[in-house]
Amino acid sequence: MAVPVSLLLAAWSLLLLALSSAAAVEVKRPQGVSLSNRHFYDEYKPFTCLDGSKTIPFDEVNDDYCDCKDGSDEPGTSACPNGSFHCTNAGHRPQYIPSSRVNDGICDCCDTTDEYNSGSSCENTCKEQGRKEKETLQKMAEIAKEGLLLKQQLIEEAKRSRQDKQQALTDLQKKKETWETNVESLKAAKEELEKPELEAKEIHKKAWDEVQAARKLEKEKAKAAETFKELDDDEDGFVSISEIQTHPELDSDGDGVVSEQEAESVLGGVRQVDVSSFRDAIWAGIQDKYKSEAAVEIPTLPEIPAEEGEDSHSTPHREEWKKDDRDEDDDDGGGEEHDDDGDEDEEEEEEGGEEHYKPNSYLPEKQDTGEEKMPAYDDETQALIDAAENARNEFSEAEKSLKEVESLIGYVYRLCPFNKVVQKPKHGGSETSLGLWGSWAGSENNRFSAMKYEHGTGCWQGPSRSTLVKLSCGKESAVLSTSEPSRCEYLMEFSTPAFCQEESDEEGADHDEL
Ligand code: MAN
Repeated sequence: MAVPVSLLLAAWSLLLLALSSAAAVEVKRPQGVSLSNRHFYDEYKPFTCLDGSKTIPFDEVNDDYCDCKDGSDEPGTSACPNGSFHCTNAGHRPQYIPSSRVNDGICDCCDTTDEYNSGSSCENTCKEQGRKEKETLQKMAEIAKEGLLLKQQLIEEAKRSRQDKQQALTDLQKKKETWETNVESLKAAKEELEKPELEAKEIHKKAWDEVQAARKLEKEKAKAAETFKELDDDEDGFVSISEIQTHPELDSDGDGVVSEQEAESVLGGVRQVDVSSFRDAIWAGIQDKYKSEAAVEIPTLPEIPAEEGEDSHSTPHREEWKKDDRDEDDDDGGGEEHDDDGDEDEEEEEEGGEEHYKPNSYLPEKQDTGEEKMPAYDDETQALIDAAENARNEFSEAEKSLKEVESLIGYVYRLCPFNKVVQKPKHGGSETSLGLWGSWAGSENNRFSAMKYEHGTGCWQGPSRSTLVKLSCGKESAVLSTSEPSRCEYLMEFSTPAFCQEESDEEGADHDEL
């Protein structure tokens, strides 16, 4: 029968393989000894127990009698209770098993060597186990590889996010500085614009006060002229002694009658006065006593809703009220001469133009003048106010933005009493010194109630940072609050039991420095 060459070759190589692997396992050594330990077991020399406790003739190794305490003379039998048997497990992992398991009928080593003399039929499963383990290891290695890759990615991501945060913080800090400069220059601009604003407003107010004063004067004059007409019964253009005598309220000695002398004295020592003398010299002296003949009770009218025209009357434009005044002055000038006009006409002068014919012109005077609103500002003043208002708004907007940026940055403050105060951005960044211990800084009679920390990190375009720490009595030492009332000057509230004082301590008692 012809055997194909290829088959022969395959068989031959299998045989070679078998022989070579057998040669590898068959390095001469006693049963149960590992390759690495084999030099301890030289068949030509006596055997010394591995713990050095005893030396025995080599033929007593693996003679199924335990000589060494450590069991090292019986690596291939179960004679020693504490011995261990080494299986090479070619194709898989070498292993030590307790020597009690040798030849116990149970296959422990995958290469079957532990059951060399028990008669049990073990199957060599090392290759299979080795393959499985290799597979598992490979899988684990792959997972580890992938995992490492992911870990690397995580590290990169973390680095990037850290850098991003750092960048964001740097940006915020730059923004903060920009806003700080903005706030400062807007504040200066605002203050600059508020000066002319205030001046213009004051001028406006003064002018209005003057107008009101002039109106009041005019009213008084008109009242005097009206009274004059009332007194001038014979309408001869003079108020005379007899005419005064018709007003018993002007009696000065309390007898209820105005005597001739009393009347003359009322008229300033003359027998009669014309309207201008009456107005300028007499009226002021009697107006409190004088009772008008025409005094009638003014009925209370229902409230009349303001009309557009009235609104504009109550706050006329400055030019208008200035003009109104001039008109009144003019009228008044005329009024003095045309004294004999009817009462109504005089009232018309007071009330001003068509207003007189409106129903509420009957309302008491104070409706018209006493509570009159200050007129609207003229264009120039209004422009100054608008400009200042604008600057105020810009300033407060900038301040708001600065506060927002500050709260985004967020700082942590730390106080080391008698040492230093520091500030650190919450989200990373270096510490800034807010001052080193300087001195006690409380008020004269309470010097130890505040501490001053000075000469901290220099403030950009400003002084070096400093902190005032105000102390209060508390159960534990704690920073209660930190603020920056003005740029780079910090204020800290610190409570501590060290500051607690006895109630009676106040007078004369010595205060120890904390
Ligand atoms: C940092 C902080 C702030 C301080 C500014 C001044 O941002 O120390 O408290 O106001 O610098 O530029």
